[in-house]
Amino acid sequence: SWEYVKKEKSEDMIHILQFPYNGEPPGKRLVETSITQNKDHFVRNHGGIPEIDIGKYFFEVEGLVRDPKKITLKELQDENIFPRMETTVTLQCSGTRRIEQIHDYPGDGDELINAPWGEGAIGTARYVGVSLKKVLKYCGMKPEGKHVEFFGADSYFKKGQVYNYAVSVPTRKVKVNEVMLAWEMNGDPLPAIHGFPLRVIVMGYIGARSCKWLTRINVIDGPSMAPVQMKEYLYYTPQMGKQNVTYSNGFSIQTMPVASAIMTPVDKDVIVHDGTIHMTGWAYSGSGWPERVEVSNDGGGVWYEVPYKQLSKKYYHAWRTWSIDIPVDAEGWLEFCVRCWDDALNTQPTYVRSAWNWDLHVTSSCHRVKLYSVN
Ligand code: MTE
Ligand code: MO
Repeated sequence: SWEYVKKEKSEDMIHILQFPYNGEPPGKRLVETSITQNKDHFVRNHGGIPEIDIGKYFFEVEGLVRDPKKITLKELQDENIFPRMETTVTLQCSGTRRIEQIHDYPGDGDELINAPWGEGAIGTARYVGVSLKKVLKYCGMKPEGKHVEFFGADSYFKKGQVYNYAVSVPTRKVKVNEVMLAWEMNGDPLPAIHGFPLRVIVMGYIGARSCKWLTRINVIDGPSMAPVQMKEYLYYTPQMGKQNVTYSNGFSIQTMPVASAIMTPVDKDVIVHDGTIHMTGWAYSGSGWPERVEVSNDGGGVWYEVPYKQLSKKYYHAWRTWSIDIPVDAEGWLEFCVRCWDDALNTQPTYVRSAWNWDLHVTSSCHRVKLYSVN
């Protein structure tokens, strides 16, 4: 996969794992624009990057459908059959900010599978494709269909076994047009590293459900039995650890909660200023809209509301980037933190330990940075 990293990614990408390749962009650049450039979009892979011959490419639709079909990209792009869908969507890996959970309780989590992500395992792009609802209608989905399973062309190793990448989402998510099959990312064909020629985009769900290099769609009567669905991306209680964990004690993580992060300045920076410190960051909610962002200069006592400029509510499944000049009088080490309220008034857990979980997913607690203030 290294040749694709060199060809498709920025030179200063932060390599979280070399193989399977996992990388995130430098935080400062991530929030300079509300649309993430393809070369700066984070990459999360379980295995290698499959090479797909576009001339021979098709995907299958089978399972609980009246007319199982093989569909080529050309057919999918035929606007006489499928209306085109174009929208701006944020994808977030449920491992975003995992490094904070690792710092709290080192040595836990499912071994090396868990990449030590920072705040950059999130990205926003303009996707073009077709709503999966139309494709399933075309194939005559039966009412018994409860989940839609996706298969990628890639396979990966875990504990000495080889698995094909497979995940599923409930059909109700498909019926509200929140699942799309996308072939274009920010005006370009999907880069190989992001799933060329076709991937799934599941709006508001953890990135894991947005299957890349799509080869097969299977309509089934319950969640996928594949290991990515059944044994990964589970949310455990804080009492579960290495000694007592069983997969059935975790529930499947689907919708991403409201979360936010401070991208600049970074933890331990020394800031010389005249009474205000400039901060930038992002805010996102998988189940709603990141309505209000607040930043505190005293660890969470006093909060200042951030004036928004970026992306309108029209892009309901996208994040918002923000910046603020926060007043600061005190000198010395200060703890700054951020929290977001979404439009259902959900907000974030206070501390990392408030929501620590074995396997270290969904670090959505208030993001904190300590800065040395020189006023
Ligand atoms: N699809 C396949 N086929 N194989 C994968 O390893 N990783 C998933 C998802 N889709 C993965 C996949 C995970 S965990 C995430 S977070 C997103 O892809 C990341 O998408 P990106 O690499 O385009 O940013
Ligand atoms: Mo992920």
